[in-house]
Amino acid sequence: MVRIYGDCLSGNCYKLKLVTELLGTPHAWKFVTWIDGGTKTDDFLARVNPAGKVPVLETSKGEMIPESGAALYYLARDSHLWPVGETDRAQVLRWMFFEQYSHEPFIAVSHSLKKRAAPSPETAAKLAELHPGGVRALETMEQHLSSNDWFVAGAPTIADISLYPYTSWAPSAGFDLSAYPEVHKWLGRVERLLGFVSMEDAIAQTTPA
Ligand SMILES: N[C@@H](CCC(=O)N[C@@H](CS)C(=O)NCC(=O)O)C(=O)O
Repeated sequence: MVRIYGDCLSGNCYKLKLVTELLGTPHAWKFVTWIDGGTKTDDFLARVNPAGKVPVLETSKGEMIPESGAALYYLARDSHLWPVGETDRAQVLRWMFFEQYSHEPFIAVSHSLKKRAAPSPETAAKLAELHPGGVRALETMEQHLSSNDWFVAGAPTIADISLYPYTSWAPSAGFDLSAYPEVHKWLGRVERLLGFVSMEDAIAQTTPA
């Protein structure tokens, strides 16, 4: 059985919870959070991920796979969430790299600042600096979704799974999704997938009581 190190307070970890629930993949969840320094212990750095971040997927052979995108690939590689065609696979990677470089650094970071940083002129200035990047990411998604129900190949793939968590947080990160009706409809399509688990339920399932 695979094991996942992480929490579901982070969208990157929630991606892995989502894919395992959508695919019905048996897994063990080892709760580790950066909030209490759990990603920086000597054991975690030496044995799990020298980069000191979650999520990390441990295969049944004990190999560690850090980075949410790499873990999503490993979990979905034999499923309908990883398409067959080479071009479609390249397109899935395209949207997953887009998520990491052009979306997450703006929307997830804004969300984190709004949730955790003390309100101050510096925080407000940082949020203002991040806002145009988030708008650009949402506009890019809106344009693509205006003629596509899903990001790749007309069906859900790990590209959708990778983009879902932080897009669904966009309103609490300061982005008004009413300006992006196609993005809003796509979020609903993801939420209606069989096996979908909400962030709140994922947190309840992965956090020790
Ligand atoms: N690119 C990585 C990002 C992972 C990441 O930034 N994880 C955060 C939680 S969302 C973390 O563990 N941060 C701890 C730290 O930076 O000290 C991925 O997609 O998995």
